[in-house]
Amino acid sequence: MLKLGKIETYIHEKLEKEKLHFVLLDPDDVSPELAGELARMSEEVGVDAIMVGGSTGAEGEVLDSVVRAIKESSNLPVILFPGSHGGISKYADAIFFMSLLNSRNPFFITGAQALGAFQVKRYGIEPIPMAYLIIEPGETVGWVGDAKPIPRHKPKIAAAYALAGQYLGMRLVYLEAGSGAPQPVPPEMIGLVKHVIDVPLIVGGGIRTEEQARTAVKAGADIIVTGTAVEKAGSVEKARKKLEELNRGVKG
Ligand code: 1GP
Repeated sequence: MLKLGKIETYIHEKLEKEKLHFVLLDPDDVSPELAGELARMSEEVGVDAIMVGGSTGAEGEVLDSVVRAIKESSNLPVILFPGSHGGISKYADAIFFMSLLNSRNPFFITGAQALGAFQVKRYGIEPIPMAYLIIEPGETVGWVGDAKPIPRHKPKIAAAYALAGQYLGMRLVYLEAGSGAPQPVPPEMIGLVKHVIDVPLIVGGGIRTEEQARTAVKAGADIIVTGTAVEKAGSVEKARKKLEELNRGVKG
């Protein structure tokens, strides 16, 4: 029997009690100081983990300094959300070891993973295998990841990919509309995917209100990811309000 790592166990134990809210910070968009502040507030508000990553520029020293600032300011787990093998930092607790299953480019399905695997092992970062699916419009990650975005009105395609991911051994499925998407993943799609798979379902991209977070949870999402709404709130006070609002939407 496979023994799950510390962070994956934390996720599963928490999911037995409630739905989870992860906040995504992109080192290309936030300074280490702001990242630390947002992480501290996230912990106070009841967020469950911080994800760190992005499609452009979230690498090297920029990435390391953001991860370190978050670790210094909060006790929340830091999970890497890499755009490629460049998105690895030895200061993180875990990494979503993800495959962009609906990419047209094998680099994003297995190539970057092979290039990063030894580094993950060397640093002792906990890998959590995840099926990553880009839903229309897909935004920057869809373009960079050379995805064939799943049409919003075709939930069955998303469900087929999600189930394939589970059968390939992935222990999480992530439906991604893309950071800053005008609309989140449709509830009908979330519902069908949840109905079909047995592993936890993560949903993100374009969730900026309490109501949108609640709708995604009601439709079947286990973990909600929010990024832009918090990062671009405009001030630290507004970011706190936004975090509280979104967290209410997730936790009820
Ligand atoms: C992007 O799903 C995440 O990868 C979060 O999206 O920035 O739109 O909240 P937002």
